[in-house]
Amino acid sequence: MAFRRWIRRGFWLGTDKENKRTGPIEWVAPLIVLTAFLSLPDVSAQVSQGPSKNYTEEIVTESGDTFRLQIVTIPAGTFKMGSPAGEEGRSETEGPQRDVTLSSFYLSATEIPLDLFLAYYRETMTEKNDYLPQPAQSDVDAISGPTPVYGDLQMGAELDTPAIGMTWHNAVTFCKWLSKKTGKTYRLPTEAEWEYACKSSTANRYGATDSVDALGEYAWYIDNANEQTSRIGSKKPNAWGLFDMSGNVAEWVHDFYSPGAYAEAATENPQGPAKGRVHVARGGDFDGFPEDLRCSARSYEQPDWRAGDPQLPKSTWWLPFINTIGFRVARSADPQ
Ligand SMILES: [Ca+2]
Repeated sequence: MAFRRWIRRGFWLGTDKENKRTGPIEWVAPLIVLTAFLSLPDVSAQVSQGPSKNYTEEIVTESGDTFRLQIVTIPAGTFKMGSPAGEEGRSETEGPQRDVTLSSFYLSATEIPLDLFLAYYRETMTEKNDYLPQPAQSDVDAISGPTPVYGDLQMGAELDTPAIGMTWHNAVTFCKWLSKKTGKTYRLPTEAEWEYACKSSTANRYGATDSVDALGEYAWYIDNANEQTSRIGSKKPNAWGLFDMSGNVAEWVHDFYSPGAYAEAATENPQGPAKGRVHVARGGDFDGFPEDLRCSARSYEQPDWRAGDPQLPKSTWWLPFINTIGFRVARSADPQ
């Protein structure tokens, strides 16, 4: 624990403060949501299109187990990405704050749970070491999944807590597996989509609330988490029905990290830099301080995240002992 804390305080934070159907639902739901947005006291986003339909994704494993994942429709709209100059705990990399416009998309209401990730691991794991040539696959559609994990994948956590310790590559491969299982194209949210969903049409630092005193109602973090992950969805959701956007585990997003990304990025559906060395992780984790849990706070993979992996070269799939990183899944709402 102390080792991880040392990593976080010394490096992580120190280097970067820095289903279609027709019917009334299609027009009633947007009206209800738009009304809800207009009634919010502190609206900073311009929402041009309300959510149309939330749904439950069912995933049936090869062994016959069924998992359910709640999916929320996120409305198209324009919001202020980044933090204002005076925000406490802000990094320069969170600016310049700018208007960003996003198309509607879907986002899982929760972080991906450990039991679902274990099901993916069991179905796709490859009994080879990373550095050995992989055999040609007879099934071209097969997902070539993770190599065996070093150590304990669960790290002592319960099955209803978030999946942990995977590399960005592993999270992306999970999305491919989920897509194949469901026939829908799932992916990681972009950094802009993640922040937009966290802010949920508010100007609150933590999205769900602007109050540090109320943060514990919505988030697992250093003051209440007892240095471990907690059951997903066990705190209150934000205004858009999303749980644990702040805290519990930090969440991989699609984008490569660049400290100056905002000055150069597109303002409509930005995808982040075309190239990069590491990826962005958002929302802070159970070991984070309130400033780390702000919707605008940016963090990214540190070399030390792989320090617990004794293999050379390091695994492309696992971050052994790093139980502070997980992810949730997104899906484009427009015709695919
Ligand atoms: Ca989280």
